[in-house]
Amino acid sequence: MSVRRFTGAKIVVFGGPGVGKTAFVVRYMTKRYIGDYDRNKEMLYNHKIPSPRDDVTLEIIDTAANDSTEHKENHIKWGDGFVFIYSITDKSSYEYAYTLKDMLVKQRGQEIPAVVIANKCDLLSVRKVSDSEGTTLAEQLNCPKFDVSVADGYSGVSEAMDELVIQLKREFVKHCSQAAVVANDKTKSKLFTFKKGFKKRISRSHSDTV
Ligand SMILES: Nc1nc2c(ncn2[C@@H]2O[C@H](COP(=O)(O)OP(=O)(O)OP(=O)(O)O)[C@@H](O)[C@H]2O)c(=O)[nH]1
Ligand SMILES: [Mg+2]
Repeated sequence: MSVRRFTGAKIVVFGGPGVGKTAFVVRYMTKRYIGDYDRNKEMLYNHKIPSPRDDVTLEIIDTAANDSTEHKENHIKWGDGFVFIYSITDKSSYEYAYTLKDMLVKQRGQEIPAVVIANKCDLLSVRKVSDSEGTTLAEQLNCPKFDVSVADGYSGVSEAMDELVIQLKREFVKHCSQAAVVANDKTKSKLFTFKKGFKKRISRSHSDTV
């Protein structure tokens, strides 16, 4: 029997304008922070995580905040896992993330792999979004929240992405075992039909001989 392995997943990075989506993705993939990126440009990246068994390839979409609703819905359909970023210095970016969370939950439910990123934590003196507001967003997505400063370091970014990959693996295993149960049920039902047919044939041939 062939064993299915987790070899990759699709990740969508959602967030309002200027919250640090591109900085986050670039930091995760290269460990570097450049500070100035093409604004409002959607990009698809492939990122390979080496592993002793099978390499895992993540496809990551860095979205543009001004996408149409239809485009966002397509991203929600496409993704296996989601990163919701807002900036703690920008209340409207929190509201933007909250609206996207509602869209995700409506389309895909609450049990989707996700993480919430409260970015720009190096700018605490100009905080506009409270810690508890961020926690509420994460609770509604049933996922953890990470307070990070993409500008200041790599560790918070990698911790958040590692957590998302763990959730994605868990989801993959869940799907595999559900598929195995369905396959097992189908085999059982085929066997049952076969046994029924076999019994009928035996009783028919028995009555033929009487
Ligand atoms: N102080 C601070 N600035 C940050 C941080 N992360 C990103 N920035 C800055 O915020 C600005 C926007 O960052 P981007 O990564 O381009 O944001 P974005 O969400 O991709 O923006 P759009 O693509 O235009 O929606 C840039 O000037 C970054 O340098 C952070 O953690 N702290
Ligand atoms: Mg960007």
